[in-house]
Amino acid sequence: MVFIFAMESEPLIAAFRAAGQAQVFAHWPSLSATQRANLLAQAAEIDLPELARLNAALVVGAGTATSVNLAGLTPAPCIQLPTAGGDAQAWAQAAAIGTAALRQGRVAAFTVAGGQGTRLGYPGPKGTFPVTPVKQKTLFQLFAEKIKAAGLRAGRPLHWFIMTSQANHEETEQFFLTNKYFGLDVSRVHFFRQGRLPAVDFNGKLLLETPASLALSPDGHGGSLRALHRSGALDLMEAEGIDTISYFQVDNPLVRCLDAAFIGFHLSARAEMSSKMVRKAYAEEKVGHFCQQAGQVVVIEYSDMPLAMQRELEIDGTLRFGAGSIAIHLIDREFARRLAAGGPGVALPFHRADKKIATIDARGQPLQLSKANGVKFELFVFDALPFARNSVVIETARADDFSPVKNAEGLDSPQSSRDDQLRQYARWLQSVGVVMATDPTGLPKISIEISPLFGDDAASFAERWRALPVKPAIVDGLYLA
Ligand code: UD2
Repeated sequence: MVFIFAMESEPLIAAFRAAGQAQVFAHWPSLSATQRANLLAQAAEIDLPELARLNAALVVGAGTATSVNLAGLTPAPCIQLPTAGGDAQAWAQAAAIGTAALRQGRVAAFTVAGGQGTRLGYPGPKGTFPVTPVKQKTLFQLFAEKIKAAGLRAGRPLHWFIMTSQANHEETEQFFLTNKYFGLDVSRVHFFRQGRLPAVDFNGKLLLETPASLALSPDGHGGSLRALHRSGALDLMEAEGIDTISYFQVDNPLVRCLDAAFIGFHLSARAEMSSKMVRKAYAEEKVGHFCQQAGQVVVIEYSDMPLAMQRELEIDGTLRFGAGSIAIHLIDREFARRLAAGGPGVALPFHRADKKIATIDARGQPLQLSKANGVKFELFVFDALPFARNSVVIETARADDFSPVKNAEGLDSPQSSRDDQLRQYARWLQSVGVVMATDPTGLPKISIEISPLFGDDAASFAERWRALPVKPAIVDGLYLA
């Protein structure tokens, strides 16, 4: 083995030297055979021509930031909720079409769970974070139960694809194993890793994390398209008759994992990628904006849209760019395949993020960092939208679809998300005539929880509730399962 690596190391090291990246092998003489093998394997993962293009475009070239084209942006057209003036009959029709597609097994759930959860300060995979008010169910358990409920309604178990990262893959799989897949059919839960990209310093030089390893990080949720392809997930979907991928993020306990009306609108429009939007709660809310540009739907991230634009108002006083992206999409399987294959004119753009990147000094000792020391590159899934032959944006009620857990405290925290779950349960109970004391925001005074297997939306909850021969007392700690 060592001999083979020694033979193969030379051309690779020479290629790095020629690319101005000789520092990657600075500690080579002092590395053991295993360490050399590790470093070579990582180096072989690096696409040097791609790195040169990224450096030129985003790090050392003329433009040193992601250049987002803001020319000619107008708000994207959206299908409004019936409660906001939309056509109730069209929604009912869409729900029927989506329900039929679910019954035919054409739709799979897909969670992107490769992020590092840095803001939450939780060390494990984010999906293993407990979120529900009474039972402290984890995000993964909650999604598993929602997907199980959708499968029961569809009359067949549905497939669930989960994208992990190099850092959390094993722990995620182990978590499902330990918890017996939360009652799901094991053959329908599929894990695969997303890809990695190298980090560079502000001169475009690859950073080492240790003398024998590169600083590598996940390639962003946009990497999910290539990972779906590379892992064989798209082929498996094809073999199973799945043509539509229901994409959502791991951080959102309220998400409707498989929403029939959304699926129906997407399929009826023969869209290749569709999205859900909520009205932004306030101008500076940290979500992307659905816009239209040259006839295509695009998402402009909050950090890329000037504040003045985010604050622009319509005549009626509402935000002009008020359609916020909550990262819920439907993706056509063959569209994902086309984008994953890349090729001229169909590649997702890379974004630059300046970060503190764990690295070493010339003596191989860890550097103490007080500020960003380098650049990571990321792909964003919503950058696929302009490549879609057709794209639908539908409105959704925030209270029933979006309350993410991102920060340890305050906005988008475990507490705010738990409160939003409680408000949803209280609304469902009130809708069937139960009297519940709440504060003016709808937050009940007691803690309750409704399992998705009892009901996962107002309608399924009401149906099950009405069928109960004896109604339970509404007391603190009530759990309906
Ligand atoms: C994202 C959107 C934002 C809005 C918001 C809603 C971006 C850039 N912004 O903001 O517009 O829709 O979500 O909550 O996406 N992930 C991976 N691999 C990666 C990186 C992320 O799987 O390499 C997953 C991560 O596990 C999580 C999701 O993608 O489920 C969101 O990632 P984030 O926390 O970086 O996105 P955020 O909150 O900045």
